[in-house]
Amino acid sequence: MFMSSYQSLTIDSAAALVKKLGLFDESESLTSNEIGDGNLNYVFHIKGTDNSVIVKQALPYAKVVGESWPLTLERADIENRALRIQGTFSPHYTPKVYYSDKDLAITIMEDLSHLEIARTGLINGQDYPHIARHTGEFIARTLYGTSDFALGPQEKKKLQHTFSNPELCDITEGLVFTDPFFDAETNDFEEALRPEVESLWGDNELKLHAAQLKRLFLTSGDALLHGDLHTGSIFASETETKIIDPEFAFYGPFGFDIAHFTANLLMNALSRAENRREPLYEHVTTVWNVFTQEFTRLWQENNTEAFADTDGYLEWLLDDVFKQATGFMGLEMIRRTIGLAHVKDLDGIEDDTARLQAKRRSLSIGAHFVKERASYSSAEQLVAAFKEAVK
Ligand code: SR1
Ligand code: MG
Repeated sequence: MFMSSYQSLTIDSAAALVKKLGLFDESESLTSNEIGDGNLNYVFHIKGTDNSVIVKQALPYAKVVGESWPLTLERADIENRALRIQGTFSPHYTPKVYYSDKDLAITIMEDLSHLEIARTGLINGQDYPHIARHTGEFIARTLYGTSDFALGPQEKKKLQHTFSNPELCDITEGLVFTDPFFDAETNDFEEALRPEVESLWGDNELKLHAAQLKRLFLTSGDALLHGDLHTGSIFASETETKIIDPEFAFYGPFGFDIAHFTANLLMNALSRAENRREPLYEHVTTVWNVFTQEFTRLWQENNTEAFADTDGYLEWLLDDVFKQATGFMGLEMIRRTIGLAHVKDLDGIEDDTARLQAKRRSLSIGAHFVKERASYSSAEQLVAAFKEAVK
């Protein structure tokens, strides 16, 4: 149904399209560039005299691998619908959507090029003082707003039904939860790490915990997740934060998004000199504290659950989410080190000894958080354990 009128855009046809849609004047001279540096899509930046937009188009395959990995175009529709929902719960942190077309698999949205991809900025030494507060609010509002607690089970199930996203979930199930624990073809690691990797493949205790976390991902339908909330999915500046790219959106466990954000902060910390890590540690504690406060405020303000006022229920839930997230965080650290999709924070460390040390730490800290997640109940404890491991 999607392939019938699909054709991939070029810089010229993307510019022609935005004019045809009336987003720019016919007579206006436009500049159009393809700026996508992600794994999956084309991203065109189109600029007129006083206005500019982004045209994002899904490709029928994963750009990171090539045409041999076909991928559903339906993800463009998922992304467009997720952006619109996230925009209702968290408008300050979500790009505005101007237009979408299912057949062409495009979303035309607000140009955020005055901001920078947070991963790039963090690698270059930016600290983004508000990124953790904004991201904590975004996660709490979008997750709470789409949960059983806010919507009630019937409305929630109807919405959940429209976000099953099987193909993109399959990518996460494979690349995050499965492949790094086996000698899978998708894995990609430096030969010097082979002893650590083989020991990980042989670690039955770790594999058992990975299997438990995978099951949570497969079966929990707590809320509409962003689904891929790493620092490359965030545009930021000193004052602003926008969360982009929710093409992996689906109904999953509450702890998943915050885990990916914090894991990517900690991998950036691993790439920094010791005296430059503190801002990342503060982000980890801030995002958790803000998430907890905002989730609690929303819980108290609007809750359809009969047990909402039962003493201990919210506290139990938040602690459970924290423990899950600690495990998901560890898995993200492992897969970004030895799986298919790496992070520039680690791969970009030029000195071989320093890079291998950072990667070994990512693997061992990740495995520790996966196995020991039940013993953690605060972000301060996580940060203390991380600091101890990198001393
Ligand atoms: C084939 S896609 C590889 C990775 O890129 C995306 O951003 C997700 O993180 C996915 O796992
Ligand atoms: Mg992405």
